[in-house]
Amino acid sequence: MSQAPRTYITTPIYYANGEPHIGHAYTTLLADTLARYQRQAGADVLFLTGTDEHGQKIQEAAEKRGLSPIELCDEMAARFRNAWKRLDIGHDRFMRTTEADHLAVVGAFLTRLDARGHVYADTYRGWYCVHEERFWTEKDLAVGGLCPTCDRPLREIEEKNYFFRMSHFQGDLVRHIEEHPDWIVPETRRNEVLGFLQKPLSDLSISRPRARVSWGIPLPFDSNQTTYVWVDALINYLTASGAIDPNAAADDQGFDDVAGSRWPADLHIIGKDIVTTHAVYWPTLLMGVGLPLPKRILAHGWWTVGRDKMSKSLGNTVDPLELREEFGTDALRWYLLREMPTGSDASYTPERFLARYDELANVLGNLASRVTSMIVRYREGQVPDGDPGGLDGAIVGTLERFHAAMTALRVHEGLDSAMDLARTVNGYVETSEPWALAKTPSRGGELDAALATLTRALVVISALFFPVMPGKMTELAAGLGLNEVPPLQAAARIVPAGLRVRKVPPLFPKPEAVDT
Ligand code: ME8
Repeated sequence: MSQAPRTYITTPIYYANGEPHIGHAYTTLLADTLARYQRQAGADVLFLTGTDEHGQKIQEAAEKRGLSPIELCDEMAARFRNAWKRLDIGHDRFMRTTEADHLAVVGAFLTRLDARGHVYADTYRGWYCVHEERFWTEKDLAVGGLCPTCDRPLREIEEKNYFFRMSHFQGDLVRHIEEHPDWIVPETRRNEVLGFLQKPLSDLSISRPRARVSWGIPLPFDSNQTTYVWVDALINYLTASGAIDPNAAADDQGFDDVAGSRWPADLHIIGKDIVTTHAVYWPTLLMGVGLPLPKRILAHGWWTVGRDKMSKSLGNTVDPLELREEFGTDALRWYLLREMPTGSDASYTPERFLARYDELANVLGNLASRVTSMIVRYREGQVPDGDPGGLDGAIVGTLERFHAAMTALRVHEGLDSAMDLARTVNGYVETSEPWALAKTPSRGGELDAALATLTRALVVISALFFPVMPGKMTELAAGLGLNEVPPLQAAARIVPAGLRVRKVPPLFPKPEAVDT
């Protein structure tokens, strides 16, 4: 028996010091939608998300609240888990970087990096941004000596650090990117990385003195130093893959055969803010320990609120759970994924949200209610044995467009093609006029064909929209007399005749009547 294809999809692990907002929700929903799409196709998916719990930022946030770091992390990890549960996110593992297996894997990874001669100690002088958890050199600084990314004041630091010989891998990395044009998508981000790599790459500081940053994983070869939080965080992708045995003896580096693990990841989904860490630090670290690189990196765009950056200090962060309360989980999922062209930026406005909601209600919700109520009215709820092929061309064309878009990671285009099919099917209702056919007994055969065609189209629609709106599409499939939404590959082949249909109530009711 051939094995199901395996796919490993990750999101960033979010800092455990902020509330989940629509930016985090978007990344995680994008991963969930792609994971569901792959599962529908029969793949054995590992979908990883989690929280990034070490480092100075967490240490200081906990101090401010009078908590120990782990108390803060416990609270925030629970907050993220709860948000993802409410948004119907079906991750397979929620990684916390304070978990025992991760601590062991980071130790094994760094032991191996050191054993292969890629680590050395030196004095570090530079400017540190606690918010971004990264160093800047003098030439990087923004006007007034501020952080060039977040405009916050920096701290001047001089201390002993261990360094990874990242510079040694610059040529190999450039070659890899040039030989794999799809490794980083979209192309703008790929060009940005190649541009960055035109300058000589410096080595990477991978540790902090414990006296300054105590909340971190001790280095296996110097317990007075803690691992730089970005190195710790990136390794989470390996921990979940099973490529490194956390229970191996300390002197053995614990590297299992990668072939038996989920490594390499098929897709790292990230925001455009963390491209350098994922497309430069991470692959060179992997080259350092001799492990294969992730197969693909998708760096999506940025959500703004109106024209403003979303930030806690501006007090304009959009809470996904509030939107969910008002419009329901699936409407929020639809809005975020349909509104943002995958890879580009998008702006949240309540008006655009409502426009996307109306599209759902008027095109998709309306179609489901209309078709099911006609089958109930004209054929007592049983789909007649007519020719269901009336929309064959539209269905085949849509499936092609949908698969092509999803494979190219252009999720918004996939969703657009699904909505286009719903529009075409509404058009078919208008032109076939089942209500007119029902008045003329001699046209019963035509009515049977129209109703069978419409049912088949709705079954396909339920499968197309399922990855983005699993709850509503399960409701639709139940209304069509199916136990579950069929896999997309099988949906167009389901025989509609004989299905017991009941009238589907409005899937997207007026907001005040929404039941989440
Ligand atoms: O960077 N628009 O965590 P983080 C779109 N812990 N996406 C957004 C967004 C916005 N306005 N704001 C946040 C970290 N995101 C590290 C990651 S991974 C090994 C370690 C999303 O909590 C987007 O995916 O700052 C971005 O990359 C991520 O949240 C940053 O989350």
